Amino acid sequence: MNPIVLITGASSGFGKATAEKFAAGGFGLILTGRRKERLDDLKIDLQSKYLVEVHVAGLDVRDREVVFEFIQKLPEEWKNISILVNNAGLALGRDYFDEASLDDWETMIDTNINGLLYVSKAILPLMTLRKQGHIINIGSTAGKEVYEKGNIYCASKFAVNAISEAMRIDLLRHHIKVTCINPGASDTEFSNVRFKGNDQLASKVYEGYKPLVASDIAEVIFFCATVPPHVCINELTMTSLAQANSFYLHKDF
Ligand code: NDP
Ligand code: 8X3
Repeated sequence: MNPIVLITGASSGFGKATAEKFAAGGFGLILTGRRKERLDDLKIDLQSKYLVEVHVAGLDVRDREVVFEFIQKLPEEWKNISILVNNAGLALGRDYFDEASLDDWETMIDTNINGLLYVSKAILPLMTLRKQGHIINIGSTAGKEVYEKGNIYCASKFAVNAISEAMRIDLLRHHIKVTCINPGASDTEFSNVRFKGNDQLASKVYEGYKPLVASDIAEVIFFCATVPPHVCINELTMTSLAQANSFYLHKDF
C-alpha cells in the first residue's frame, strides 16, 4: 500500500480538499467525520478519479473510547499511518465572554482540544514503533491573536499551537515531525456552523474581499507533508491578501 494519511473532519472544507489533494498524490486515505454518508460519497469519487485506496469511518473525535477502538481495530494494512492531519474542529457562536454559552464552550474545547489529543494519542504508538510519522495540526490566526467575541474559540486554537510545540519537543526522540498550520478567514462551512445555520450572517463574513478557500489550505498541508525527510515546517500562518492577522482585514465596498 502507498503511504497512508489519516484526515479528521474530511466530510467538508479543508479536510475534504486535503483528501482530494493527497488522493491526487497517490496516498492511501483514512477519512473520518461524523457525517458518514458524505465520506462514503467522497470515497467513491476519489477512488474512481485517482485509483487510490480509501477507508472511511463515521466517528466523533470527542468520543475517547470510540477513537481508541477505531484505531486499535484498523485492519493491519491500514495501520501504517505516515501522516495524521488533525483538522476536525469548529467555532460555535460569536458572543461576549459574559454572554456566551457554556455548552458552546464545552463543545469547542471537547472537539478542538480533546478530540485532537485523543486521535493523536491513539495513533502515536503506531508512529513511535516505526520511528517515523508526521502530525499536522490545524490551528488558526485565532490561535495567534485573541479577537473580540472570539474568546474560547481563540483559546482552543491557542491550545492547538501550544500542544503542537509540546508535541514537537517531546516527539523529537522518535523522529516524528509536528507542524501547526494557522489559516486566516477561509470560505468553508465554518461560519455556517459558527452561526448555527444562519447563512446570511455566515456569508457576511466573506463579503468585500477574496477569502482563502479550502484548496489553498490543502495545497499548503500537502507541501508541508512532502518536503524532504530531514526538513520540518514547524509552524505556518497563512491568510488571504486582504488579511494581515486576526485584527486587520481590509474589505473593499
Ligand atoms: P468545516 O465546517 O467546513 O469542516 C469542519 C470539519 O470538522 C467537518 O468535516 C466536520 O465533520 C468536522 N468535525 C466537526 N466536529 C467534529 C467532531 N466532533 N467529530 C468529528 N469531526 C468533526 O470547516 P473548516 O474546513 O473551515 O474547518 C476545519 C478546521 O480548520 C477546523 O479545525 C477550524 O477550526 C479550522 N480553521 C478554519 C478556518 C476558516 O476560516 N474556515 C480558519 C482557520 C482554521 P462532521 O460535521 O461530519 O463531523
Ligand atoms: C477561523 C478564522 O478569523 O474566524 O479560525 O477565527 S477566524
